[in-house]
Amino acid sequence: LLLIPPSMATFPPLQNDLILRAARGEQVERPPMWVMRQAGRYLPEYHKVRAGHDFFEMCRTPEIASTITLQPIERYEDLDAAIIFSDILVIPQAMGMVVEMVEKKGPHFPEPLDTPEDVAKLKRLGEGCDVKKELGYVFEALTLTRQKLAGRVPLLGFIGAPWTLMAYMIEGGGSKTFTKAKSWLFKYPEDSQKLLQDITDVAVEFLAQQVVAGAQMVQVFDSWAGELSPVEFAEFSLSYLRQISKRVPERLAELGQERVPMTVFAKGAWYALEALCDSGYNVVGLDWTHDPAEARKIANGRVTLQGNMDPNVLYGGKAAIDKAVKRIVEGFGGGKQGYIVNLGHGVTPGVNPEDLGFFLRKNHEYGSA
Ligand code: 1CP
Repeated sequence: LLLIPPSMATFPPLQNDLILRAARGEQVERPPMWVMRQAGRYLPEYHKVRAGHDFFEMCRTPEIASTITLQPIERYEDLDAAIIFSDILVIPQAMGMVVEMVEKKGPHFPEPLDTPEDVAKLKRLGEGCDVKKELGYVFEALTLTRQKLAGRVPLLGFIGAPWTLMAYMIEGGGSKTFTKAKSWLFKYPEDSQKLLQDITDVAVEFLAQQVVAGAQMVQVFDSWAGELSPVEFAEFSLSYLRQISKRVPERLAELGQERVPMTVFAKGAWYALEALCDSGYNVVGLDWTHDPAEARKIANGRVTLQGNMDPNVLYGGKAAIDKAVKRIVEGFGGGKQGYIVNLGHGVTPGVNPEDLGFFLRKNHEYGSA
């Protein structure tokens, strides 16, 4: 396949627009489905490609990233969207930080942010951080993947939310307590806001350029939202999530692009569902701590809801999966309006791919009934 510059590519017509219609709140024949981390470590075909490659090298190689993105689409005919193979930590890299992916451990920053003085060393949008240059490989991967998809299903782009990225940049990796990142919020509130704003500026441009390159819907992952109290969430996360939902469509208009549906997934922030339904996103992702019917009552038709089976149900066998899927689809009102099937968080490495296939088939069945 020829690599066409992302901004000049044209794409084959879309044959399955179920997820785009559901995101816009339209009545659909059955709920669309995809799962977070659908391209990843539970798939043997992923490990085949992964062997002999560094994780970020795979992200930076459009041919490999597009191959991995397509793996679940080729395996499961029930999937209604592909999500580009990349990572949320490409933004800190574009801002000048070194991030490594350590086998079996996860991301590692050899030099995390220690004090507010370190923020000044970061490259900011237009001041050392040229998004089209630093993240050009993501745009090329999106364009190539969109061509390889040939209109089968829409292609999703994504970013990490400012708070979640700030947490990684200060902790230097995952954490159980987030003591360092959270202490910044209390010790250096103004510097924290400045850092969050710098990340947001890069995130807005990055997300808009993903759409230019071929993303047909986008998701913002605030994986560590649940670490914050409602007060800190409002101040240090939600305000930036709102900026993103407002500024991305504005930037797309400047770039002469149509807007695309936007999803926010603030894991653990169940207390903020009401506010998230009013934060400018079309879709709100839910983790498994929500009761579907309760969440639907709160959303009250304002947004489409996405989720929310505990990924660990996939370890419970077919009867457990069947029971959970039936209950969840019923909870979301049958799924023909305002609902996108997903898990409450990413599919985990130990899941049997056949059990995920069973989950999708059951959703297809109950969602079509
Ligand atoms: O199908 C897909 O979803 C593929 C693309 C994808 C996405 C959307 C990957 C590939 N990562 C992500 C997002 C991502 N990355 C998030 C947000 C979603 C979530 O909450 O899970 C987060 C928090 C990360 C950071 C990250 N990257 C972690 C988590 C570590 C921690 O602190 O708990 C890990 C383990 C990674 C590596 C990674 N990213 C993606 C894959 C397939 C892998 C595994 C890498 C490997 O092969 O070793």
